[in-house]
Amino acid sequence: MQVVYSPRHLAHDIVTETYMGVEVPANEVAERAERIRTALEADGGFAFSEPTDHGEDPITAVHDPGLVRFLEAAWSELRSQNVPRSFLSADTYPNRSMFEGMSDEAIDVMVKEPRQIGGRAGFYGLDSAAPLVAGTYDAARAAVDVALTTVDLVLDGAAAAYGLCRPPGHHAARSMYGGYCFFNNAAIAAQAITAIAGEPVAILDVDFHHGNGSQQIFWRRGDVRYVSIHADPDRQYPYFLGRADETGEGDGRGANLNIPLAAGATNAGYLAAIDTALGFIAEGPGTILVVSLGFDTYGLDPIGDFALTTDVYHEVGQRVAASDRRLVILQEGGYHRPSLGESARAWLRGAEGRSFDPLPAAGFTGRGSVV
Ligand code: SP5
Ligand code: ZN
Repeated sequence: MQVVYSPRHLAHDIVTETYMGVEVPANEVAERAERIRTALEADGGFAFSEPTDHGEDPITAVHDPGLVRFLEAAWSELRSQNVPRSFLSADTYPNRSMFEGMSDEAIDVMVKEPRQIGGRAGFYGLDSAAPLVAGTYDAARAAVDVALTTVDLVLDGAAAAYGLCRPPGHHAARSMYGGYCFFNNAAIAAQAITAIAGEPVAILDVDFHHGNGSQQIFWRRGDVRYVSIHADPDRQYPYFLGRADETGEGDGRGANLNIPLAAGATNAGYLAAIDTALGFIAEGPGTILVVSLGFDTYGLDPIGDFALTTDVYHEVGQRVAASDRRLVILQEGGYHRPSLGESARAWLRGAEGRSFDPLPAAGFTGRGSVV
């Protein structure tokens, strides 16, 4: 399988994040992508290439230009405003209750992007746990180019291709970043497919978290189906979207499917959800499927609470490939660094119909039994 990778992700050099007001070791670190790259290189069955520059237009086809300008300038603003921080995190968010009783029209006039960088980050940010550093914008632009180059490979005839995107994307909405995501790589890819191929497309999101950004971007679109299997937002990020009764509006009515799962989800329970998701995709038109691929569903993931093992990723890859659509597979989350390479290798080999021989390394075999 062809893999698109760029070392430009290394510029998004994240060491710490904030969790509930306290600085903690970061989860979304450069080592993640390097682990996956190294494992796929060692496998020998993957052909690597670098992304090509696709410019800004495919980004603003999905995102507010104001978000792009904010992300581009945020680091230099932090510095020129003399805020002595090692990463940017917001000061104040426009919580919707601040405007209770005020009309949408009045709010549109009143709520403006402020000048102070902590306020600007609140205007465009979802949460305080998505650190932005000097190299973030360049890395996020490279991740978009990785996604769009992966689309090119599939439009040129590949049955499947994998984009090793970092930073990830599925929490980024049209006008908002967050959840370690800056530009929504999968949404930009899906939009590009509808524009270039002129056909409807579906997104299958198997990251542990609900892809609130992808759902928001295509909420009213009938030509982009979105289906996500994730932790119930009652207990997990992003908390305020991802419930089963969110099905889309307008032209998008019925084109959004959320499958929230309970803590401790097993391989068997997860595979049943995959079959439901693939059934939903099969009901819609299109020949290409974008996969938002996360491995934070793994049993040992530090921020997840499912109980999946590496061998289920091979099976999931096989079942997704059996959908008979060409696959644009884009990396999202997954934070248990020692297992990431094996999980990716298992999934992608499954998607190509190749067998998976696990390395004799330590791994997770079920909650309570680590060998
Ligand atoms: C792309 C992606 O996977 N983004 C995930 C963003 C999650 N942000 C919230 C992280 C909360 C960490 N909670 C730690 C709980 C430890 N028990
Ligand atoms: Zn995630």
